[in-house]
This record gives sequence, structure tokens and C-alpha cells, in this order.
Amino acid sequence: MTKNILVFSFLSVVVLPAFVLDQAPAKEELKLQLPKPMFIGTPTNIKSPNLEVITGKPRGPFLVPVGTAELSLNRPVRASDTQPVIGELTMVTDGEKEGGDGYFVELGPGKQWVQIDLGSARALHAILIWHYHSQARVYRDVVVQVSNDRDFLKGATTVFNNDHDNSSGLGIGKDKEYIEVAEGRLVDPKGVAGRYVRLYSNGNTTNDLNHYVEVEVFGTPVK
Ligand SMILES: [Ca+2]
Ligand SMILES: [Ca+2]
Repeated sequence: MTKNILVFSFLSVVVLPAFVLDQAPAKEELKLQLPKPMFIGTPTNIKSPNLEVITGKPRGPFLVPVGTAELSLNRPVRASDTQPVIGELTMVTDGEKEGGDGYFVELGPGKQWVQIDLGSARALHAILIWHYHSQARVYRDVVVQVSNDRDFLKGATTVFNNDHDNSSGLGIGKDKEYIEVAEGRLVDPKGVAGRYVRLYSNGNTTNDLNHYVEVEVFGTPVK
């Protein structure tokens, strides 16, 4: 009898943590494959009115729900510029992230976008962006939106926006501008669900063109 009570007590202790985990999904570190850096050190010569404070420190670990997977590899890409002069739109999701020539697609001047079709709606937990990382530069008016509408007309959620003066006309953003580096920029979509991810930019501090080396989207099935 005493033995049965002991067994029961033991089971209660074991079962409780699983119940607690049910309330808050378990998290794990997002595993990333990063390209080699193309320049060393912290650039201090870039001036831009909305630039974040430069620490020069690498990004720390980023936690995502257990089971989060990359969704974007080799997925179809559309863009506002349908005929890039340099590179191909497929380069945005081909998994190649090296910084040198031959690894980026170049879109025309001014405000442009690229858009990744994930195939079905997913809950998104991380979006990693490499515009161009062989030279320190800042891309202007970076805006990232998620939608279930291919044309982003019927409902779009903005998950990143550093257009502080609304010069791209998508609304005033509260995020800061940043210098491109090899580790890419990690945007936290906080579980927003959608099939399409669209990324805007509006030139950069070196020229008025727009570039993408790679974009990676991570998420889980929609519950
Ligand atoms: Ca690529
Ligand atoms: Ca702006």
C-alpha cells in the first residue's frame, strides 16, 4: 500500500512538467548556417539619420518554438522588378549566401520588393535577410510584410519597418536602420501566420539599387 502511494506520487511529479510545457511551447535555439564575413571590424563612416547604435557584437542565440523549420529554400520568388539586370530572382532562396560577385540579384532603382511564396500559410518565427554583405552599407526603408494574399491587397501584417519618415509610403516604421553584415538581419515575426513574405527596400547608402543575396523564412504549421 505504501509502495502504491509512492509510485503515484512519483508519477504526479513526472506528469506536472509536461502540463506546464503545454501552457508555454518549448523553445530551442534557431540553428543557422552563416556565410564567411567579407570585411572585418565595425564601420563608423556610414551616416544615416535612423541608424541603430553600432556595437560590433555578434547576434546572440535566438529562441524559436521547438519544431521550427526553414520554409523558404528553393521556394518561388516574385519581384516588382521582373527582369533583374544582374542575377536571377531564384538566388533569393537558393541557399547560397556568400557575399561575393555572382551571389546576388540586383533590382532597379528606388522602391522595390521581392516576395517569397511558402506554398501554404505557416506560423512564422524568424526571417533572416542578407541584402548584400561584401561592403558595409545600409539599405533604406526596409519593410517586411506577411500576407495570405498574393498581391498584399487583402490584409498584410508588417513585421519590420525602418522607414522612419514614411518615404516609401507604407507607413512610419519604428525599427532602426542597420549595416549589412555576414550574419544577416534577423527579423522576429512573432508567430504571425501567412503564405507570402514580401520585403521592400529603397536603395542603399552606396547607390539607389536594391540587392538580395538570400532570405530565409522559418516557421511551424498553423495550429
Ligand atoms: Ca542566394
Ligand atoms: Ca525613409
